Amino acid sequence: MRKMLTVIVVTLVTLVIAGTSGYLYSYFTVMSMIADKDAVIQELSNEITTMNSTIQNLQVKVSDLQAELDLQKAKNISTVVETLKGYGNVSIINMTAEQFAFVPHKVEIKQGIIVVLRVWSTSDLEPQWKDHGIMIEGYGINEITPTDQIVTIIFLADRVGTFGIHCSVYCGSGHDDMHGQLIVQSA
Ligand SMILES: [Cu+2]
Repeated sequence: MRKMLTVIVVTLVTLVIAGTSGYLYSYFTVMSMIADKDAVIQELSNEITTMNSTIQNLQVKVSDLQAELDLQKAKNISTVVETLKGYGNVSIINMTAEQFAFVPHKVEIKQGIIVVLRVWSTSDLEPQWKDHGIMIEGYGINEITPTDQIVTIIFLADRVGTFGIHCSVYCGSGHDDMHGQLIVQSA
């Protein structure tokens, strides 16, 4: 009877020890997995921080280059205008080609003026059609104006009259209504 009791007690103690060590093993395994996961997360977040600062540096460089380019373009056009002034009166006209209008749509100048027409093209409403074109009747002008770019057209307003301005590149549903007028008054 006593031997039997001893066997039962020993068995129970063994079971408790086995259970506890199994539990401890699982506990430490899970804890080390959590620690590993935290290390991986930390590593990834460090990488993201590095990448973000690289992206920021690149953005600064791109905007510096854009500013430099804009400056050069502005310098170039003012150099051109200065040269043109040696030949006569110069009029700079800034125009926007947008969906679906030229702004301003009416340009009035005196005959004999050297026109520096700067067309900035933009396409927002129907962005699948990126570009516009500017065609001026009577002056043999027809230039593609790619979106987000300024195209400079220089001509002498030597012919008197009213001339239609039309978009010459299909730019969406309102393309056929995209018109303007060039009015050249006799000097
Ligand atoms: Cu058009």
